[in-house]
Amino acid sequence: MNTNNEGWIKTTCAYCGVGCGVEARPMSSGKLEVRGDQEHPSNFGKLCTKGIALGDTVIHDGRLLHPTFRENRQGEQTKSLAWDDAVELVADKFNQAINEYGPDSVAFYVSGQLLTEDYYVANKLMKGFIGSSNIDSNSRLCMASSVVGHKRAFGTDTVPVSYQDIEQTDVVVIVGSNLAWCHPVLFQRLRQAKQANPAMKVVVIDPRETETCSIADLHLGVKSGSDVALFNGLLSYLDENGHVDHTFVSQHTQGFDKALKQSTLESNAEIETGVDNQDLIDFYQTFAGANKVVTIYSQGVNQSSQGCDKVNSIINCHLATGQIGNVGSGPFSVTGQPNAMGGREVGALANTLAAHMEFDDPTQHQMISDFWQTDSLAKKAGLKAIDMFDAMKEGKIKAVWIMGTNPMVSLPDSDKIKAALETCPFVVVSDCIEDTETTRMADLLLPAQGWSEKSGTVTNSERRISRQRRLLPSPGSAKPDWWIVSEVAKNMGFEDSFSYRHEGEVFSEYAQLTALGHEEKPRDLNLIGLTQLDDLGYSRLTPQQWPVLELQSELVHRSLFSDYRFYTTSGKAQFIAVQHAKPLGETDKSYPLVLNSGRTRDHWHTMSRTGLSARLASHASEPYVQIHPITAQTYDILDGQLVEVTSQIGKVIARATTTKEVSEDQLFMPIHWNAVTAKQSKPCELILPISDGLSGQPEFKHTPVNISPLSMSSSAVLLSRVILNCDLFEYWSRQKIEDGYLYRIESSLGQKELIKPVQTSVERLSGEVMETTGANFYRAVNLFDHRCQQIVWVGEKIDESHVAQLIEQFSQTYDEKTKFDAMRISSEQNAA
Ligand SMILES: Nc1nc2c(c(=O)[nH]1)N[C@H]1C(S)=C(S)[C@@H](COP(=O)(O)OP(=O)(O)OC[C@H]3O[C@@H](n4cnc5c(=O)[nH]c(N)nc54)[C@H](O)[C@@H]3O)O[C@H]1N2
Ligand SMILES: Nc1nc2c(c(=O)[nH]1)N[C@H]1C(S)=C(S)[C@@H](COP(=O)(O)OP(=O)(O)OC[C@H]3O[C@@H](n4cnc5c(=O)[nH]c(N)nc54)[C@H](O)[C@@H]3O)O[C@H]1N2
Ligand code: SF4
Ligand SMILES: [Mo]
Repeated sequence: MNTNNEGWIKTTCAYCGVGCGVEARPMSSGKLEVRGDQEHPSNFGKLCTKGIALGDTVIHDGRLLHPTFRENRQGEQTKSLAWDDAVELVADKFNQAINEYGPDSVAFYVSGQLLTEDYYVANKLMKGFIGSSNIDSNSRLCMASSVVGHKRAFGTDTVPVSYQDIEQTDVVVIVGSNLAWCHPVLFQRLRQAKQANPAMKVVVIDPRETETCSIADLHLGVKSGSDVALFNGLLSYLDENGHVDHTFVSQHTQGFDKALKQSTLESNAEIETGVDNQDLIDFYQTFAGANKVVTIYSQGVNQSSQGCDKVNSIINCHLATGQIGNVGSGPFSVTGQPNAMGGREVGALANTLAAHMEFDDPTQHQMISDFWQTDSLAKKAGLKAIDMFDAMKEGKIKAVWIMGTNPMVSLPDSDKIKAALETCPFVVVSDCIEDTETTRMADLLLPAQGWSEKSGTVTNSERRISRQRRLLPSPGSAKPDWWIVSEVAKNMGFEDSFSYRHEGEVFSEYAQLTALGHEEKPRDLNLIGLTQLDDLGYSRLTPQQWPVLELQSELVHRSLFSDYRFYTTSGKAQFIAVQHAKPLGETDKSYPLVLNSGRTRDHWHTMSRTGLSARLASHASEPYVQIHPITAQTYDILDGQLVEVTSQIGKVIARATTTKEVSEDQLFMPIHWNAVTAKQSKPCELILPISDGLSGQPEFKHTPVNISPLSMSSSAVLLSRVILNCDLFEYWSRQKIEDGYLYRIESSLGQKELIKPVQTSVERLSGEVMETTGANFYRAVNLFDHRCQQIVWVGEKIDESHVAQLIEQFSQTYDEKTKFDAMRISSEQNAA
């Protein structure tokens, strides 16, 4: 363990792809102190709100403690299993399916939140020994279009840029990325660099005016899905105005003429993007005139039916100007999850082999077969996420194992995903949390260790490998994912290939694999410098940026392609001719608005972790939909009112937030709330399963929808130390508060009629109760052990300042003298 004398242990943040170094110190109270690691080259001591609150999330609330078999999927009869029995059951069910229906009848759906070691063994088992490539990752929803774009342009999935490049550049173009909220520490570094160098220009390209625009010199509020038109327009502009670096283009690239021709054929960028001509010219001039440009891009680019083409339209402009391979320049696809990059390295996408090797290269195929000593290595690509669930729905997948992801919430068309899981005869889910929408669908639940308990490595957006270290014991019998997979593999009959004693052995094997075959055909990914690590070396490993040709004891910031040699057959980078097309999924009379979906600052995905922190929950406490004030007026919607959003395939409820941040034809919804934390509020209920034809990445940013106000007559607020079941209400949402939960409820029943169901849902009241009931209101407070155990309020309309008072009251302790006052105050509040 890397411990200094004060007991601080170095590890890496659990959240985004910035990959910040964290120092953590377990305290005798069981709590965890957390601070930024000053020595970590990704953040130099900085942390964002989520990183700072990591200590709040290591509590054991809601944890899945033991392997659990569910006799039926309603979960009424569950039985805890010993690990031996659980892994044997998985092995038997998978073997049965394989024997009867062949290797392609089973599948793994994994996650960029697994560690590299977990990811490596899961991929090795599926592709190497089961002999199928039906392993895909939630990175399909996140990075797949960038992977295709990189491979088309560079011959490999290479992210050439380092964080330092954005500090040393003249112009930063941020496309489809809300960096301020989604990669906050990188955003802080950029903001500081701009403060230090006021000549630096920042351009933000996003249909929404996000927090990221706070540092922008120029914001282009492009029409949804029009990025290819914008960048094709830039390519033409560069050519017409003499800004193409023809020496670079002729010496180091191919395909320029074709790409240029295609972009000049392009219809008018001004019309397609909806951006005013002067702003377009400003942007084009800024890009063209800069000595150094970095283009940062994320899900507004990737998650699109044209995702790959968007990526290549950006890369084309960098190639045309030679803005690549030099300090302060390059296209920079930032990764979302902590180990999205690691998953791409180990090959956990259905269409690649391990260590950046490919199916279509027989030498590489043989090399991996020899290295793993297997003759079963899969020969062709497997099913990508959406196709995998389609096959499941058609009954073709007989057993699936989902690890570290929540597809019921995060894949498009939730009803279809549900039907697929219902059809699949055997569903295993490994998770840290007992109750998620996906664990509700499982036959077998396997308890995984979470951040702070598990140990291994992750790779961040700038290809830097950092250690996550064990800080705390894990609850119940939770185990590391690599261990669980290896035990199943051994039970399936592959003992010799999966007998790892600890995660360091897995890493060492993976590093050796990356080092093979570079003489025959060089690859970007090479960890040869880490192949000699012994146990102590692994436990002390400092951040290493790949390629790692020798162990880096000094800080390395390496931009790739500095020799302008690429990994294509010709060694030259490829322009890709791309053409703007309207996003699939057109708006019409019934669905006239476009739904965009994404993230809020303080929540992470399906909230299984950030949902445990009261601090984080206070930033955005309810599911919401952003709507432009003019659109709100058109649809008779008031700010703060509940609304129903519908699409061709579903409907959701959320609270309207009127804001000019969105354009008049768009709505925006966060992705975080789901059936565990609110009633019917996840955007994936609405999102059509349309994806990019090459990458298979879904279109999450462009769904035709309609919106209407919901008129509710009564409301309730419940504060409780325990989780309540509020499903009988038309609308409810849950917010974590200190030592408890707060529920907001709305109903079309009259206030009086709402009282009864509210009383039913808080049945668990025990302690000293004081109630006040009026014609139209109900108040109750329950005191036990000097604290309010539950507070219940029913009235006409929720008033947020009153909610704040209730939270305050809930947090206080009462002695015999103040007790009565507390009860009285609470029950009288707003009882008018
Ligand atoms: N707070 C927080 N941070 C996170 C996460 C989280 O859950 N919470 N998740 C992490 C993960 S896994 C990921 S993948 C990243 C995602 O990070 P981002 O990609 O930055 O986040 P999103 O909010 O999904 O989408 C980014 C922006 O794309 C814009 N957009 C939509 N359509 C278009 C379009 O057609 N063109 C352009 N140019 N822009 C468009 C949206 O308006 C949105 O502002 O965040 C990571 N960081
Ligand atoms: N509408 C819409 N949908 C989207 C997106 C969008 O922008 N819009 N974005 C997409 C993107 S980019 C992403 S990355 C996905 C994310 O979507 P998901 O991957 O479904 O979301 P998470 O909540 O991160 O799910 C991770 C699960 O793994 C568990 N877990 C955490 N650590 C571990 C571990 O070490 N081992 C195991 N076994 N389990 C663990 C957590 O408890 C949690 O239940 O959502 C995608 N879906
Ligand atoms: S920027 Fe990302 S990695 Fe860094 S502290 Fe915040 S969430 Fe964690
Ligand atoms: Mo992601």
